[in-house]
Amino acid sequence: DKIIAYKHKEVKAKKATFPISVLKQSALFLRETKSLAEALKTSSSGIIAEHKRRSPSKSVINDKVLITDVAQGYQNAGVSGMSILTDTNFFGGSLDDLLVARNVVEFPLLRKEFIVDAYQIYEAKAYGADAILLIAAALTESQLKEYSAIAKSLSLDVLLEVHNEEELNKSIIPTVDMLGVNNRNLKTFKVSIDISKELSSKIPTDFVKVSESGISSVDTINELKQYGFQGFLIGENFMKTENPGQSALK
Ligand code: IGP
Repeated sequence: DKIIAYKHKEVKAKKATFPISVLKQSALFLRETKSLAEALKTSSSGIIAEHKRRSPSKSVINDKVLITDVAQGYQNAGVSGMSILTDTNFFGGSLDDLLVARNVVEFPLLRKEFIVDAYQIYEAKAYGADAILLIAAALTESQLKEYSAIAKSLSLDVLLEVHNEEELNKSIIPTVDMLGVNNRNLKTFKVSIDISKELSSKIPTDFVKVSESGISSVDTINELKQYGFQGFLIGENFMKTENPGQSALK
């Protein structure tokens, strides 16, 4: 909630300097995107590897590796796509991370951000993203509908994150491509893969199912595949090592 309040302020300031009309003029805004959902459906790996320097739950994870090395390393490892935290205050990332990664890799990039305003969706496209994250806990059902429709109109895929059945119930929206189950409780930071297992059968089959957070072994991935998951969002397990790309190979 602290994060959300901060985001509203951040967006307000940016809108004044770089209105949507300006974002729309960037070369990246006009490019063709690559579908992350398609990549998950068609690739064997299904891994979305994340770039995350720090987090509220763990403080510093890795502030030494270069974003270019991480992005190229992940791509060379053959993962399906990459998630890039663009929040600065709580996760140490930035939109420049997204932009720089876009310049060195071709695979689908997800803008990992607390989206509270449609402005951030236009911004995601202008900085090179192929997909955005929406968080059910932070948005109303009508916002989820509105924002996912805007994303689709810009050819961006939508990963909608839920943590319980109540959030899932307001998230069955046709303009959403992927439903992500966050195994981490954002209030207590407690992580349990059981959350994914419990919610899996309640997710309609027209969505690509993604399991997020706390995944650190191939065994866990194989287990989650049995529950119908095709996407696996992995951050810390790769980022805590000296060479995240190399770690994603294993
Ligand atoms: C990655 P982990 O435990 O592998 O580092 O988790 C990702 O799921 C996590 O960073 C995340 C996140 C979020 C971060 C999931 N949902 C929302 C910020 C905001």
